[in-house]
Amino acid sequence: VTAPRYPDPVSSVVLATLPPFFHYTWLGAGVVRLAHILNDNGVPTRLIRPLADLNAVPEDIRLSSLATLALDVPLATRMARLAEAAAQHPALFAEILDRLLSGGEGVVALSIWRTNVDLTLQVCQMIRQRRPEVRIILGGPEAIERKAILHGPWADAVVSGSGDDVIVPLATAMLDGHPGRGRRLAHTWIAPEHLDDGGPLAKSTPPTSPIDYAALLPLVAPDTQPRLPTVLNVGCVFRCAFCTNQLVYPETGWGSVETCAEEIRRIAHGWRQAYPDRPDITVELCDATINGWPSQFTDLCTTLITAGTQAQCSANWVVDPRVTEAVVERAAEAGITQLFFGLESGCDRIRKVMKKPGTSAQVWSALQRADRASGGRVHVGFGVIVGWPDETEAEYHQTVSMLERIAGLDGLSPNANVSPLFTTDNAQGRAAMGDLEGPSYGVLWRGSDAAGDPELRCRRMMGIVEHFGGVLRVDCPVPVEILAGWMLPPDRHDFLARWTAHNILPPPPEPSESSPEPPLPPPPPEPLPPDPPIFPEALLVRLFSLGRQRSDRLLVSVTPQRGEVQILDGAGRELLLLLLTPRDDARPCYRRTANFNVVLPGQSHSPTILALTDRLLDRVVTREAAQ
Ligand code: B12
Ligand code: SF4
Repeated sequence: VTAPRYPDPVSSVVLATLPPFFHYTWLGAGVVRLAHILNDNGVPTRLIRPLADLNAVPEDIRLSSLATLALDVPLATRMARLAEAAAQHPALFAEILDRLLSGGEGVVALSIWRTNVDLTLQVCQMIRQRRPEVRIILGGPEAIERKAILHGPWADAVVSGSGDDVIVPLATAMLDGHPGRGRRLAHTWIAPEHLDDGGPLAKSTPPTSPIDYAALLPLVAPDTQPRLPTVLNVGCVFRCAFCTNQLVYPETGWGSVETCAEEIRRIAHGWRQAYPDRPDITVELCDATINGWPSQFTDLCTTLITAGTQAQCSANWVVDPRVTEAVVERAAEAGITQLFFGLESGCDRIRKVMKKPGTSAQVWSALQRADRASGGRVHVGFGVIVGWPDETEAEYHQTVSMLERIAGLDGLSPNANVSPLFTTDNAQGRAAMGDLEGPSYGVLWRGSDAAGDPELRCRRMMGIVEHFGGVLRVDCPVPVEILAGWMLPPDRHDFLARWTAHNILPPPPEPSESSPEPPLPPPPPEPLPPDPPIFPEALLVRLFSLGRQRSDRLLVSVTPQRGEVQILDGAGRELLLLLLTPRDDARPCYRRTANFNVVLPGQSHSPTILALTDRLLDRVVTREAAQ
């Protein structure tokens, strides 16, 4: 067997954040910063885009990542799912591996988040098989929050803290063939087989210049909404009880306004020069709160305005008395116009327990000032958490009534992100949540207080989605119908499918007045003799019927000759096509039932459609079992 040949390394380290991604700014400020530090300290480093088409991640992987985000799924189960996914989608994993390994670097360093941890560990194992000599370093928010369970054979090192001071000595020790020396570094786990030989460790000096973003522009150029991250301050000055920020970033690291403004300028100007025909790029300021230190925020805006940067920026901010009309006007002039804040609750008692800055009256006044100053230039999104363990129905309604007022602030084009309370043992104010039972991570916890039942919390979330439908844009961290499928008991799933069809499915497009008459259809071809049916029609109708032949919104149509089941909306448009073949456990498919292998042809489908498909197939499985 000839060893595979690799080109001479183009650099020493390859750094990446792997999919799935649920947001743009997929690249992550952490890896951009670490690549800068490595390059500045003489360790040539390549940042990569892990897939040409970031949306090519199949739905089963995306769904399993959402389950990891919202539920307390054991690591072994998650890894088994990803191993199966790797077998089913070899092209996806081959592309990620090729992009990571094609440069021939000796160290692969990966940033892990709750959403990509499972796929990243699977990729690490595949790197081990393909290039066992390559050293693997893991770091990032999830490596900090759940360090112990990530210490395993898939990595040579796991960094459970900031990578700033660690990455240079660690990568250098690995490239020099002495990974064990990393044992002497702070918050760094080294695989047991690597022993410390006591030799010297390289030192890291902080970078002296702003990040060179020109090299990063091509990475995001294929995106429909290109965004690049930068960060002014790492960490957060607040201590909201449900958040894990302080664990991930124990101290606030204050950055330089001049450096940050220069980085924003480089991104915006570099983009306009390199891609003059494309719409503007957005710079994401990845600070927890960009106005945590109010005078520093004023300085940043002033510097951007004075330099005439004209960049389009998004940022998280805190909304309380510090938000004045002058502040909003300056932010708008500086281009920081997409702002997100954590409202969380409209009830002052709950806000106080959560340690949110400001009262609800102060937040409301600040938003009114922002609305007046915005002149339609500033867009504000905000997060809402329903179901704090002892949140009463009346307190929940205080939040709803606050949202009703915010919905009218047209100058801010507001949108909400509503979430049932996610718990984690690592929350910095976990004690304030009281004694809870059930899974300690995610949305399924139980308690004896007013909001202790996941079903009730789910209804509060669905209540907001339904109440504001068509009035205020409301999203959820995991699509509402998927989250509700996990939070409601199984005997409510039929209801959920109907609720979803009614509340979530996109409305049929309005017929355009100017649209030309559709061309006449060609004459029908001579009829061919019908194909023999793959499955008896009666069987398909019995198993796939929706209960009623036609519900308000959905219709199922079967074509037994081709083994096809179509799901149509009320207007007869196809929402989804299922292709059925006789069950064969050796062939890959979307799902298997007792009789069928079910394949979803075509590109990826929306989570809503997939949730409906799963409900339908759950019912088929039950009906098959009953036969
Ligand atoms: C800005 C931000 C975002 C932005 C930009 C994200 C991005 N891709 O950069 C957006 C809005 C898109 C976002 C989305 C999400 N976010 Co967010 N986000 C933040 C925030 C506010 C700042 C993150 C940041 O850039 N910090 C500055 C950079 C420099 O830090 P960093 O990336 O963590 O990197 C440092 C270390 O982690 C480490 N490191 C990082 N990577 C690596 C790799 C190696 C090899 C090494 C050695 C070290 C290392 O070293 C870096 C410093 O040197 C934090 C909370 C906070 N208060 O700071 C939450 C936070 C990171 N987000 C969080 C979450 C949960 C999410 C989402 C999953 C939310 C969701 N419901 O979908 C998504 C997933 C994003 C994705 N990767 O697809 C959690 C992370 C929890 C976890 N265990 O994963 C945090 C901590 C908030 C919280 N407390 O819940 N987020
Ligand atoms: S929720 Fe936001 S403001 Fe509150 S501590 Fe976490 S990062 Fe800071």
